[in-house]
Amino acid sequence: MEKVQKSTKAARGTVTCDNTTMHLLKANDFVAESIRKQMAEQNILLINITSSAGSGKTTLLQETARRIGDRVNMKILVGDLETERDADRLRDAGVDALQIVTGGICHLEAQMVWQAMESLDLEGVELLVIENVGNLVCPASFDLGEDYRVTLIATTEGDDKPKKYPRMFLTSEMMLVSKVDLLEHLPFSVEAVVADARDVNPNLKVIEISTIGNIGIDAWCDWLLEKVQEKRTAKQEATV
Ligand SMILES: Nc1nc2c(ncn2[C@@H]2O[C@H](COP(=O)(O)OP(=O)(O)OP(=O)(O)O)[C@@H](O)[C@H]2O)c(=O)[nH]1
Ligand SMILES: [Mg+2]
Repeated sequence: MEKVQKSTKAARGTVTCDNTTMHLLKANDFVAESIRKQMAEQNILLINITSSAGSGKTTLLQETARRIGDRVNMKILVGDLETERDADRLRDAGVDALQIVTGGICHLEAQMVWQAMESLDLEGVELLVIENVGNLVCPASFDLGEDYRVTLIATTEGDDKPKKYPRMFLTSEMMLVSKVDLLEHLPFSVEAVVADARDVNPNLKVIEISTIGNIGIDAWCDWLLEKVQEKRTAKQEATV
């Protein structure tokens, strides 16, 4: 059997690996397109929230549900390797949430979302949020059919992440710099992280947030409401 070349390029003592998962991603993208089509037919805004583990995704979604839950019909799908904990937290915040337990897989795939959608009543739903598995690497490669990908980068993670994990920032529309209440205690430059992220993706929108400190949450909710409104308008226009 021909030996497979695993690496092609050496740069400063490191190796770069070939992408050996291309066929898997093609299958994923096929299902993602089906999700996108169904969401478009039902005028549902689909948001994919990604970040490293513990950057504050669930905390933000709990607060989001408390703030806009009475104005927007929203549901949440949340992925984790084990446990129902995040879904429990979200349900405590008053939002209908369904946990996808991946059983060790480090990201959500479109097929998992598609299956979970069968257990969700999407009638009348305007906003479906997916909280992805906490991981800045693998979820970047899996399109879930979302309208927007939103990535949190917490001040506790260090400001070098956009250049180290560029694909996530390249494929996102929005970066939320989270836990800014801790800035005074940490060697973290918001200016540097934004500059690096925009170097990777010049179109990236940025909001600085602290869910615990109530910073930027209004701006985040306003952005979400604006996107929901766009879907409502599209729905009205389609029925005229
Ligand atoms: N200081 C501070 N801590 C926060 C903030 N938001 C969340 N946290 C804390 O960060 C920790 C992780 O928050 P989660 O919301 O569970 O993070 P997550 O991204 O959902 O975590 P995974 O689902 O495990 O990836 C918890 O202890 C939160 O209380 C914030 O704005 N400021
Ligand atoms: Mg979480």
